[in-house]
Amino acid sequence: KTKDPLQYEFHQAVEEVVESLSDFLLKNPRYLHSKILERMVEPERIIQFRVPWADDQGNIHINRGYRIEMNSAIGPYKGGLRFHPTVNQSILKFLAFEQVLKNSLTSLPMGGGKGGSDFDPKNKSDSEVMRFCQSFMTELARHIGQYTDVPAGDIGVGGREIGYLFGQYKRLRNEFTGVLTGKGVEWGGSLIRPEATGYGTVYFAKEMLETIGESFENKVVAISGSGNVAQFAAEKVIELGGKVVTLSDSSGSIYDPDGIDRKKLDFIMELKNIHRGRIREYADKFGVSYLDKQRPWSIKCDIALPCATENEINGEEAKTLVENGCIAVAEGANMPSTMDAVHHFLNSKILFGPGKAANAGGVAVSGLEMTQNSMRLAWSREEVDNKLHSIMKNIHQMCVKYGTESNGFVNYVKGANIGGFVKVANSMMAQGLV
Ligand code: AKG
Repeated sequence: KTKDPLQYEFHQAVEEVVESLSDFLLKNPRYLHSKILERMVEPERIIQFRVPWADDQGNIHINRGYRIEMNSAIGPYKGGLRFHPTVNQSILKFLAFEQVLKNSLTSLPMGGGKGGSDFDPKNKSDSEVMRFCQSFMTELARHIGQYTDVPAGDIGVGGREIGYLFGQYKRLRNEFTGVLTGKGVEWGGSLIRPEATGYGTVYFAKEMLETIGESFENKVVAISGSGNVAQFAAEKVIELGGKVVTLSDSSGSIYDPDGIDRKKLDFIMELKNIHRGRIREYADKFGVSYLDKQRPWSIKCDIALPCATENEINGEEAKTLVENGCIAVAEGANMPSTMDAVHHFLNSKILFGPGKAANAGGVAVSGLEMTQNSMRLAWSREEVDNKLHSIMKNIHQMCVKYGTESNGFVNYVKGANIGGFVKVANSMMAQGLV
């Protein structure tokens, strides 16, 4: 805090981890003596660079590009790129720090990193986005590689952007390698990668529900967001017999008490992915309520899946959810619950799956994409989905192993933090003073 006093999001992410690791560290003083945690919060490297680009009218814009190479103890840096006006070092350091523990939980050999830019892809033409991506990659290319650092997408970076970034990397390096994940399936991408974060979140929630003899069948589910994660979380919930009643974007939420069925979800996918429209149009089309500038947490639900962005459930909203009978929260986004909200969920003893465990399916399938690229072959949809499912079950088991308290309550926050920490910490100790 004294080194970077204004990095609130980063402090929040670290504080949550320190809080749940403290007992474990006291019982395992070798980690304290080696100052593992102090080393882990200091990025191995931060790259910051200028990204100049010209819009369709020929006006010149300057954005800032970043890559936080946080930890490479168990594999090459791995994690997404975010293009959003709110991007700064604090946000990326929190995401990179979470990513290190999350990637460790997947059991795949991936270190942690995160990057991006304060560029806003909203209302930009395809050619403007392409020129920006080419300029961004012109600098980033010298820092990454299949054995060094393998970026992917995050908010504002989807298939289109990964395509432009990959194309530019290939021109600069004259090599076709798995340097990025989330690629198109025709040019090295993995089946199920687009679905993986959303599906994985629901698989994780399903495991949590089973511990109390529950399932998604006939449950009312509130989901926030309407991007890739939210869409595929909704798809899987519908498949498992749940009723999805909300979705949202940065302008507001829709509430459909009858439930979003397959056909309505197809409308949302087309609206968001092809027309890049607003969720409000769903309310107009199907004649349901639109909660202007509101998040969906006032709506009564059994299960909540925050799939939008960080700090989108505050303490008050957590209270409302629990009072309304919510029994489980699984985070599809990274750190969507504030510290107050996390404390409220844990104190209320409801099932609470933190992002680094619940949304690890996305990066897990990225890891599987890297494996397929290295082997120069492609697995079937079913094969990847089965692997994803078993990885999510494994992560759940790890949380139960490290997070079960003396009264039997599973503290998934503690479980995920300790489970993710141990492998990275042991690897750092084995590799000397790194
Ligand atoms: C995340 O898990 O938040 C990511 O950014 C994953 C990106 C990846 O697939 O590497």
